[in-house]
Amino acid sequence: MARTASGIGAIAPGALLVRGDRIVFAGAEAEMPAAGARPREEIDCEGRWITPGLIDCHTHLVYAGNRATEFEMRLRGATYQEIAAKGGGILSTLRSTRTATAQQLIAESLPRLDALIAEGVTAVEIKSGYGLDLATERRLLQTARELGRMRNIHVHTTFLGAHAVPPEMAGNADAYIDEVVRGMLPALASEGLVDSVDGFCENIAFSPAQIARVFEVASALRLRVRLHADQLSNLGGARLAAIHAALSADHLEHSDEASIEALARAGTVAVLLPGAFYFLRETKQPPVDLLRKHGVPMAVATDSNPGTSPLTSLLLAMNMAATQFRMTVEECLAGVTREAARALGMENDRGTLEAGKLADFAVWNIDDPAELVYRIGFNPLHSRLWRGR
Ligand code: DI6
Ligand code: FE
Repeated sequence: MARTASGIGAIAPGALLVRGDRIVFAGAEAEMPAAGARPREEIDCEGRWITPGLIDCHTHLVYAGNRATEFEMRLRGATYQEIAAKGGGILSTLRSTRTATAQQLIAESLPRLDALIAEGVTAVEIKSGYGLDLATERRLLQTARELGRMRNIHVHTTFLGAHAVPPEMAGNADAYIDEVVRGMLPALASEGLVDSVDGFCENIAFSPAQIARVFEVASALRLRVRLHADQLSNLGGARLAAIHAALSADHLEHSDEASIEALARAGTVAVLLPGAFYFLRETKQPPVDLLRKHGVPMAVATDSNPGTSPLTSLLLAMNMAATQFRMTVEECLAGVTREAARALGMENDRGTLEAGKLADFAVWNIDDPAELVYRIGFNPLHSRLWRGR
């Protein structure tokens, strides 16, 4: 196997020793500890490549309906912002989601989750944000947790109450933020439904001042934050994320160098979302060179959502990150493993193959890791282990 000395730390021939749900040894086959009990079960991967289980660290996977007709409108020339301003966009998904039962939400979302799982994904972040009232946001987060119980996958839930202003409060964004910070967020957090808190900082959504109010309450509740920042314009979203020591700042197409330096100082992960860039036919590239220059860790995710990224393939997101954003193979691989784990605050348990971490692996029918990035629409997964199972 090639590239034993590459940046991804490949080891060939390698061996992994698992006890319960944890890795106890990861390294060269020749250095496998001989002491102790012989393994109860030995699996010969026949020279296949093993990577950490993939992690999709930014999705809006749970919603009802779809926006194919809005896609057609955009093909005829309407812009995403124009459709949103006319009550379409996020609000059209909100209408179908509010009327969906928990069972319908599961029935529609499970195939999306299964598509990710089929590609070796072992942990996924799922945001709320298509309910925008307490009862529906709760149902979305409960559905996300339920999906995690139904499949062998770890689900990280994110409360995205500050996604859009709901129709019943149109023109009254500040009053809606009052509801988010006084009602929804404290209630859902106390019910144990929230692992982190997100917002959409954009002209068509919320201002930095409004997002800051959400982040202050999140911090008071000891919840980490993340932000949809600088996707369509530069409102200073990345800078705001850095001030609040966000786990991640996501999109970043319009971020300037000062914001990126702030992200570096804060240890915030940049999550790049090439599916949305592709689907909206954006031309403003995220500043990958600046992120590299300042040492900001870069993750790659699907942003799976009905409006801007109806994508349920993390492998395709890797290919898009390389093709569109000129990310290297090593960066794409780290972006869906090590850095994605960091973006979810789970780097102690996941994201690399190391003793002490959870035994989440993907086994691939490939000759070189570059194949995971290079192919388009082909899935070379051989098998997948989640917590040693
Ligand atoms: N993530 C989002 O939350 C928005 N864009 C993005 O990349 C809007 C999603 C939507 O239109 O439903
Ligand atoms: Fe998103």
